[in-house]
Amino acid sequence: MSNAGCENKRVIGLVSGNNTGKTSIAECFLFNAKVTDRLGKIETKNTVSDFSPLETKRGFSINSSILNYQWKDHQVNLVDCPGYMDFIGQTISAIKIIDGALLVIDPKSGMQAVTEKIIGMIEESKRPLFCIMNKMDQENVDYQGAVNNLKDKFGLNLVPITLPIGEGENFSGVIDVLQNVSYTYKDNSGKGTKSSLDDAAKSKVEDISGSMVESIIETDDELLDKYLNGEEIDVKSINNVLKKAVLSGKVVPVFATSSAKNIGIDILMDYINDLLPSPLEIMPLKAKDINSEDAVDVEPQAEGAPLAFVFKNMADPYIGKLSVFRIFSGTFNVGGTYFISGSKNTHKFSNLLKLQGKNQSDLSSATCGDIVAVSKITDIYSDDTLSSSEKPLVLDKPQYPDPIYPRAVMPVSKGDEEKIASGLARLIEEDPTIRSESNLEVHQNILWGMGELHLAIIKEKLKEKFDIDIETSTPEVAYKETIKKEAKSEYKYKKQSGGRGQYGHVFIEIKPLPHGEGFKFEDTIFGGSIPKNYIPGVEKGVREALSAGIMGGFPVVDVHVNLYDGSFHTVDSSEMAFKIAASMAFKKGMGEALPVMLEPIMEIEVVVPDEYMGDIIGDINAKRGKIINIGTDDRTKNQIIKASVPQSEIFNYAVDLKSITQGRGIYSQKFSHYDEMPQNIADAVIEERKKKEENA
Ligand SMILES: Nc1nc2c(ncn2[C@@H]2O[C@H](COP(=O)(O)OP(=O)(O)OP(=O)(O)O)[C@@H](O)[C@H]2O)c(=O)[nH]1
Ligand SMILES: [Mg+2]
Repeated sequence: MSNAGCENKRVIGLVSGNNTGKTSIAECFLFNAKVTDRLGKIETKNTVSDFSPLETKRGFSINSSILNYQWKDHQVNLVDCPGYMDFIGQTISAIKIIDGALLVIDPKSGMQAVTEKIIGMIEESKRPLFCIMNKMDQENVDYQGAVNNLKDKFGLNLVPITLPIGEGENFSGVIDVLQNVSYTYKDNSGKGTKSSLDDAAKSKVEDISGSMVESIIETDDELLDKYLNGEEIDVKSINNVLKKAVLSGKVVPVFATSSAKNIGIDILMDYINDLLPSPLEIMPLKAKDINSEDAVDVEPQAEGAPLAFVFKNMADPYIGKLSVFRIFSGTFNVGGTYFISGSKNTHKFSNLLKLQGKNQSDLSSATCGDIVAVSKITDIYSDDTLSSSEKPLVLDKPQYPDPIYPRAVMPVSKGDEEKIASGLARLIEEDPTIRSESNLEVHQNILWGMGELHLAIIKEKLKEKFDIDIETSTPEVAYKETIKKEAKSEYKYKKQSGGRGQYGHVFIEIKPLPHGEGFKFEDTIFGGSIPKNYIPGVEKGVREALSAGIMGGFPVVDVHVNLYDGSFHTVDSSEMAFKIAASMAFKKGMGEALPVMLEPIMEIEVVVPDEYMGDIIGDINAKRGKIINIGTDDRTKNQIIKASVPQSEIFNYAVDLKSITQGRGIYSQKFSHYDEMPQNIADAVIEERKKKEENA
């Protein structure tokens, strides 16, 4: 297959925080391109993009969806990403495979933390960016103000290509500043009527278009020289330079739209065709040859070796597992055999499916710039690279944030444990920001997600897809106990009434060890006061006592036990008798060694706009946290607060942070160390533990 046709393909993604109108814009694209004959609306639940029952029930996107349309002579593949921070994993996967990002902003609502994060990811991935100021039909929208805000905050060279005509209810069209024409819209048909500019519009445009042309010309030295020498610059040269500038990220074109009224979207579709790269124009891909480990630059070519990236897996109720991949180079054919980077297996692909929301259609082959799925290949996972077995390659995997919101999971019906484990395994395949672990310390299964909403959705998905009911609760904290001073202890275990008796007698010395050193056992018996064969019994006895400390029955850590003396009986002594004696001696000794309770401390990093600093620090203090340091993000000027906080206080931090900052804060956490608990809090934990044991 030649490259013919590839230059007219586009692979784009709609990204940003929630509720900005991404799905509504996608529906306008499909409607304008005549894929649908009725404009899909969130409220009427007839969208192609948000198609899962959970999405239509909730009224927002949960999964990224794959759509495509033909606009003029271009074939556009589109990923509509969900906006809530809880689903950020899907945007991260999508950014890996798109050639241009459409960042959708609601100019009336402030910049969401998630949008800031997405802008950072797009800049890092060097994808060309369009900015869409949507919902321009709302009252009191300040288009230029919103553009300036974004410019100031991120230093992006935002260049408005279209300007709004009319405000609020009266938003009726857009001026195309590049072409000096206006488009007005009468109904939701999406077709703008083109007219030349009237005098009022002309004067409005003159100022802006001058500075716009300058911002474009500045990106090209040759053109800039001509301009500075007073030479006439034709529109064609500006357009050529503009495309180059967009591809290199030097210019971010801005568009005014209303997806509710389908205004300005057809012009946006034209510019997607004109200014975003074809799959042949993207930067060479950095791959690694799996056999030689050599770095390889791949220039996309339909006739080249096959190379594709799997960015999504879905459990389809009818067809089973669907693995969705973007082809970067080469051609994939039904019946062809391909190499999978993760499992290192090769598989024959028995189908290739083109996706349009929930609908699939069969293809016989697919090439550069296509997004397709293959069904039922169990060992294809997300972030795998597909290539040929003659030239097996692997592309870098994106980095996902660690999930931050843990919940203990219990089955509603006893015996469902296995069903839950396999259901969760399927959901984890679909979503890299879910983690499940079995915590042996607290004997609970812990499910980690990105926030309350994420966990609620996982619960609903388990019900909807696999008919599994689960209950979730705050996880137990893995408290521990230790000692703070040295103590000596002696215990004689002796039962000698009729028949063979029991005799074990030990002297031990216990000492605190530095945090994290666990347990050390030493035997300094001299002169055989306890025979060697009983010493393992002593160590076992101490270990048993360590498994449940004397304060609240929590494991004891960071102690050194030295067995230094004892006595034995030639007939009655046994390993068992020494085990019991050692266990009792340890418990007795621990009571004298200033025992304390320990709790896990997490290190958190919180990123918030400056205005929330006071509230965040106050909240961290109220949670018994300690600020480690405070810094500023150079680019966004957000504050970065590092603190250590007891784990028991921050199981719900994802929720608390959201309410303190109206969703504008983000955070990550990692385990730091164990620390001594304040007495009053330790007492309350011990009391609760006692009650629980009594009830059990
Ligand atoms: N006024 C106004 N409302 C809009 C416009 N576009 C969408 N909406 C409404 O805004 C809400 C969110 O629209 P969506 O298209 O679901 O937004 P989204 O960005 O896909 O949201 P997430 O999927 O959660 O990220 C819906 O109630 C839409 O009807 C618009 O142009 N103007
Ligand atoms: Mg959406």
